[in-house]
Amino acid sequence: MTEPVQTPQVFPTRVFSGIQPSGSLTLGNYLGALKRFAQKQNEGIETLYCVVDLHAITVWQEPAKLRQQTREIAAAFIASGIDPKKSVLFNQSQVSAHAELAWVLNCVARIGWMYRMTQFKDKAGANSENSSLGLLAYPSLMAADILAYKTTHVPVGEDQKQHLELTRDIANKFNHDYGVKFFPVPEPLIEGAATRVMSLRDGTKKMSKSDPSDASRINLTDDADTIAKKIRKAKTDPEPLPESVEGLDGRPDAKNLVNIYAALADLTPAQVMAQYAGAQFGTFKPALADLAVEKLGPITAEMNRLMAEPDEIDAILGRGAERADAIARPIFDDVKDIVGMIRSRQV
Ligand code: AQP
Repeated sequence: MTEPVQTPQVFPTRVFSGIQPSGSLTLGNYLGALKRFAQKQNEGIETLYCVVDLHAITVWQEPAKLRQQTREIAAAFIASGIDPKKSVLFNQSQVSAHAELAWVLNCVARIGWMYRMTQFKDKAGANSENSSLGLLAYPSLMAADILAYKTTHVPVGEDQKQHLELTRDIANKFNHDYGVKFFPVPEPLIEGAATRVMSLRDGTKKMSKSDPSDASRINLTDDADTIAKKIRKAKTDPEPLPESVEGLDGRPDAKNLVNIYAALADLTPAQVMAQYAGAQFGTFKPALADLAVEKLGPITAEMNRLMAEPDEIDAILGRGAERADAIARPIFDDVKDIVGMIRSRQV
């Protein structure tokens, strides 16, 4: 019999994060996630990035569209600077440890924890009894994504903070229930000026790929004219930009555009204010549009080039899945030992 595994309390730094193929990516996904994923990779840390297709089907997805969107997200990762030789880039459903570990963690997590998640409440809406069971269990699968690799750090946008806290609770409860120090308790990395990019139509609402209004977001697939038009029409107030960042308090639409400018230009909001204090939106919006086109144009062009080669994308994802599986499989075998399952053996 194999004894439960005790691992050291200090875990090597490992970054994991994912994006759902539930629609075209937005500027929010780029600034809050993709751009920062590439920065982590370039810091020389071990990085794993995943297109989380199992998450996407918690709400209905057309099968052919899901496959197309999975390739599109993979293309967006690469076009944003993820190098599949440096990072492990793959899609979730090709690595079965995610679903297997999710089941074990479903039995560790409590139903009440799931009902408290604001994303579940938002997505399930008034008729929550009719939402999929997967939508309720979504955070437990997310915990499995992260813990399957003994991830220590998870770069995400602000909206995922609550799910990350739940992952920490699940890791702690697993360790406590089984009397082991097996899973690290992962740290969220929520950094920079664009941890919560807001809708262009309502500065109090998150920019989201599933918002019914296309004018609310900039898609990574938008061309230069569309980007410029959406920024020109973005909701603002009649006041000029203030002298300081504090002057943006109570002006969510203006604050959002300043934060977007800062994140795209790699400046702080204070540096943007120093440049544009007193400027009217008639001056600031065209400058923001030029900057957005300059930064996003090359990404869109590279995505389009890659999307013309779906076999190349599938091959990259296949190689990534093999590498991911090589890390996750022995960890899941240890989980089986800890839980009391008999691990499969070659006969
Ligand atoms: N508006 C945003 N600002 C900053 N970061 C954001 N992220 C999403 N929207 C913003 C970050 O992008 C990563 C991937 O998100 P996801 O696709 O897994 O799901 P999500 O967070 O639910 O994003 P969406 O766009 O709102 O998708 P739908 O509409 O499908 O639910 C995460 O790190 C997220 O924080």
